[in-house]
Amino acid sequence: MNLNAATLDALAVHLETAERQARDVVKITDEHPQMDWEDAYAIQDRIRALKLARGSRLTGLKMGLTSFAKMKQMGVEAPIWGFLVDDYVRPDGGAIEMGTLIHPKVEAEIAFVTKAPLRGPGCHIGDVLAATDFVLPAVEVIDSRYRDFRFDLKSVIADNCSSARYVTGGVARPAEELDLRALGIVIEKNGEVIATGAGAAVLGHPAASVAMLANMLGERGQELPAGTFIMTGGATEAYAVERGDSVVVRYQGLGSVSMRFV
Ligand code: 0L1
Ligand code: MG
Repeated sequence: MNLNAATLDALAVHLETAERQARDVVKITDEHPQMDWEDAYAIQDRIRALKLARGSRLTGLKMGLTSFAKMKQMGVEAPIWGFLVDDYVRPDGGAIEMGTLIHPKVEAEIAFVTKAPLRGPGCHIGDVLAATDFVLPAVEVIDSRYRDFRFDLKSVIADNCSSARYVTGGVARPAEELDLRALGIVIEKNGEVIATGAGAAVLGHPAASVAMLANMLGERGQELPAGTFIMTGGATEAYAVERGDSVVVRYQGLGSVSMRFV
């Protein structure tokens, strides 16, 4: 690690305050170019601690940048992970308040809930499917705290991978009932189809994203406990939304998830 504890603390407060005030900031590596990967996750861990200390409840984990479309859109090259808390949850069909966000974008994701622990290294798709209780559709609303979504990978990890809101809905089903690679996804905004995708866009198979998460956590001596909710990453690019927009995402065999931006 290259940053000292006081700097990590200060950067966590800086980013979490920007999130709560819906105010954008410049990417933190501009001022701290020596920041390394461990520093980035240490800042994210501190943001998680700040939220839990304030009474938030951890609801799951997410993978980000797991599709080539997303990596290309953001000009970065590797998947990353973040945490989810109850403050981010909004109900299916409900309203998302634009006044609490900076420049939100929506992502269509397939989520897993585990029934057995997963621990890397060496975790693979087969392990994930054996440990999966059910899968369900999710829409993530990301909202980078960085001005104009301009960041590098370390800055975005520190910013909890742009996590802001998420909505689950549709139908929860056992993974073995579905062909998760071929599972089609249709994103509609204001009644028009704006994107289509398939499960295979996420690292070839959405379960590969969960395996990668278990392996990355394993490098830190951590595991994915049974009962963990995991969003596997957007199957397409992320799409910007504005006040007044209404979004519906349809998932083959899993129903749909919708929301309004007010
Ligand atoms: O969930 C995600 O894929 C977001 C990762 C962070 C990059 C971004 O803000 O697009
Ligand atoms: Mg996402």
